[in-house]
Amino acid sequence: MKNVLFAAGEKRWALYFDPLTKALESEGVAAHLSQDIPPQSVDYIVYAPDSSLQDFRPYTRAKAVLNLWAGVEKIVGNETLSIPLARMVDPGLSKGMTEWVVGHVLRHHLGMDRHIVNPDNEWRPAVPPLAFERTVVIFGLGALGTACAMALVALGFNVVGWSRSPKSVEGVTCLHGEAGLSAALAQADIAVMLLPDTPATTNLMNAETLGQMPQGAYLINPGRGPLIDDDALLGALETGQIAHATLDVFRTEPLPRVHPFWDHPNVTVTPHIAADTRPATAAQMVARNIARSEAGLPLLNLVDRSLGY
Ligand code: NDP
Ligand code: OXD
Repeated sequence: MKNVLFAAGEKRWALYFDPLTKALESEGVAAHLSQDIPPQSVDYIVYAPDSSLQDFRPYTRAKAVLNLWAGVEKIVGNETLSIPLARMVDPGLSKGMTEWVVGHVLRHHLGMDRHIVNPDNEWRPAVPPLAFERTVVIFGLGALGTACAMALVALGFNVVGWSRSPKSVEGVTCLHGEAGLSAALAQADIAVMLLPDTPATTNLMNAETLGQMPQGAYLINPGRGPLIDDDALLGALETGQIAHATLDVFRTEPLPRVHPFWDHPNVTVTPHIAADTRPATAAQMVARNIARSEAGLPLLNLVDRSLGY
């Protein structure tokens, strides 16, 4: 019997208990799943970064931490954690992110605001370009960036992806590393940020890089707040270098009520809802990883602590 500690909060416990119990059963793992297990008896920890568990040292027998979030920036630097950490890759999360990104890309591509907000009853015909005439650059070609890129390719957009290491995604022009960054920025009529928050990605969008994007570009950030230098973005919005920013994530969440993004006419704020893990599918991913670990196989979606994601 494996003791699986659920350290992810009361609200999630209610959502995850049934799906996780079923998923563990169907993976053939005999498990005792609970929110309350003596630390020295715990075999696996299902985790959310807002959990009260922050000191992993007493969990001497634990074999892995299975994060329910895709982003691991709140746990990856925890020095008390010395066992493997897996991040969440969940088909439900990927679908949610794809729908959110496609929706916001289409909003800007089609210029929907012009017709939705038209207080003067002005007849203003403006025909948008076709998708193949618009380049969308996805910064981050991981589980989520790739799913979004493929959906945008299917709609006919010219899609460019940028990652740390070389990638190959059908229909997508793949660029990588420092050498590929300027070319990616220069083409980004619409930029979608799906990078993790690491020391290497902090302020990737700053005055200089925003200035390398086409005049009047759109910026969509469902990745993490620190990817963007807020002041530089406000400056770029002021000059029209960036026409509009749609932001789901922020350095401080909830976004403080006094933050200038709230009232800016060319900023859309959404409250970190771009995508969420879906218990039915996320539970299967967690159970599969526990089963793999028990079978002596490497964990899927293992975090590289030295890279921070
Ligand atoms: P992955 O780890 O699968 O992908 C990350 C991508 O970023 C990879 O392509 C990686 O490159 C690239 N990358 C990392 N560091 C660099 C760098 N220094 N330079 C260039 N590229 C880099 O993550 P996911 O796709 O699963 O998730 C992405 C992020 O989305 C999460 O970290 C999280 O912050 C955010 N998120 C937001 C949600 C929301 O609701 N707003 C919901 C879920 C996630 P390589 O392929 O070479 O490794
Ligand atoms: C995540 C998120 O990282 O919801 O999963 O942002």
